[in-house]
Amino acid sequence: MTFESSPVRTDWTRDEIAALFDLPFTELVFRAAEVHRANHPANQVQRSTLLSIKTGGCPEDCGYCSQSAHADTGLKATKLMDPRAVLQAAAQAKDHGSTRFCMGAAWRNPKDRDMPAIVEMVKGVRAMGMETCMTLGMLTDAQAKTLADAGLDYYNHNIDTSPERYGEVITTRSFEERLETLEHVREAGINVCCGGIVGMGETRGDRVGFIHALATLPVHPGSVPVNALVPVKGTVLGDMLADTPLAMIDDIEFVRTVAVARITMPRSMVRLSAGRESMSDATQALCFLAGANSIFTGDKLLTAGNAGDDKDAALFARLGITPMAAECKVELEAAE
Ligand code: SAM
Ligand code: DTB
Ligand code: SF4
Repeated sequence: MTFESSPVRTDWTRDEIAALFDLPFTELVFRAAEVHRANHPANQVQRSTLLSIKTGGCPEDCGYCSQSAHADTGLKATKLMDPRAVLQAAAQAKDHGSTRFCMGAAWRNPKDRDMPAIVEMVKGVRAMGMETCMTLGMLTDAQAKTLADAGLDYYNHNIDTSPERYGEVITTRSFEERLETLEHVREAGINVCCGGIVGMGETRGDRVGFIHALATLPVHPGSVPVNALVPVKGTVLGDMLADTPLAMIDDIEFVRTVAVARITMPRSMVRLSAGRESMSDATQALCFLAGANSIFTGDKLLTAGNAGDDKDAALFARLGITPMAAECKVELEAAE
C-alpha cells in the first residue's frame, strides 16, 4: 500500500495549533480524516495490550494515578512479576489478536538490579512475534541502551499535560526530566511512545500547549496515547472531579484533541487510550474518523477497567474496522 504522505513538521507554533482547535468541528474532523487517509490505512486500528508488571507503591505524586504512594486508593502494592508469568500473559494477549504488548511498572525509575528480569521479559515477548513496549519511569542513557540491546521496540513516557500545567499535577519530577528520558530513549534508537491525559480540569490553552510540546519534539513520537482521565477515588484529580463534575472533558473537545494530534503528527499512531470504557460507541467512532488508529484491548489497563475484547469486537464489526497487522507499520515505514 502506498500513501500520499503529508509533510512532517516539527516547527508548529502555539497559534497555529490554537487555530486548529478553533475550527468549526466538522471542518477540523474533515481535515484530520484527510491527513489520516493520506498517511495510514483508513479503516484499520492497531491493538495493544497492557500489563502491570509491578503495581502500586510508587514514590511519585502524579495527581491522577491510583498507583502513587501519595494517594489513598487502597491499591495493594506488588513486587516485580516473574518473567514467566509475564510471558504467559503476553501469549494470551497474542491469542486474542493483540500485536503489541506494553509492560508498565509503578517506579520513579528502574533499579539496575531489576534490569536482568526486564531484559528477559523483552526478549521473551519479542520471541513470540509481538512488538514490545515498556514504561518504567525515568531511564539513564545506559538503561535505555540496555533496553535497546534487548530489542525493545517502544518506550512509553508521557509528558501528560502542558509544560505550564505540569507542576500542578506532579511535583516530584519536572517536565524537563521527562524530556531528558525521552532523549535517552531516542538516542538509544528505541521508538518513543509519548502522550498524556486530557480531562484533568485543564484549559483549552493547556491542551494547545500539550499538543504543541509533542508536535515540536525533535522527532514526533511513533505512538501518541491520548488518555481521558479515569477518575480514581483517593487521588487528587479523581476527588477533584467527583466534587466538580463540570470539569470533566466534553466528548466534542476530546475528539478535537485527537483531531489536532492527527493533523500535527501525521505519521504517528494516535492511540485512544484510557477512558474508553466510559465513552459511547459514537464518540469512539468520531475519534476514529478524526484519525485515532490504535487502542488498548483487554478488560484491564494497568489497574483500571477497559472496554474488553467482546465489546471491542462488536464495536469494530459495527464500524467496519479491521485490526491492523503488525506488518502494517513496516509497510508505512517503507512508503516514506
Ligand atoms: N510509572 C511510569 C510513568 O509514569 O512513566 C509508567 C506508568 S504510568 C501509569 C503511564 C501513564 O498512564 C501516565 O503517564 C498517564 O498518562 C497514564 N495514566 C495513569 N493513570 C491514569 C488515569 N487515572 N487516567 C488516565 N491516564 C492515566
Ligand atoms: C498510556 O498513555 N496509557 C496507558 C499506558 N500509557 C501505559 C496507561 C493507562 C493507565 C490508566 C489507569 C490505570 O490503569 O491505572
Ligand atoms: Fe508512578 Fe507512573 Fe503512577 Fe506517576 S503515573 S504515580 S510515575 S506509576
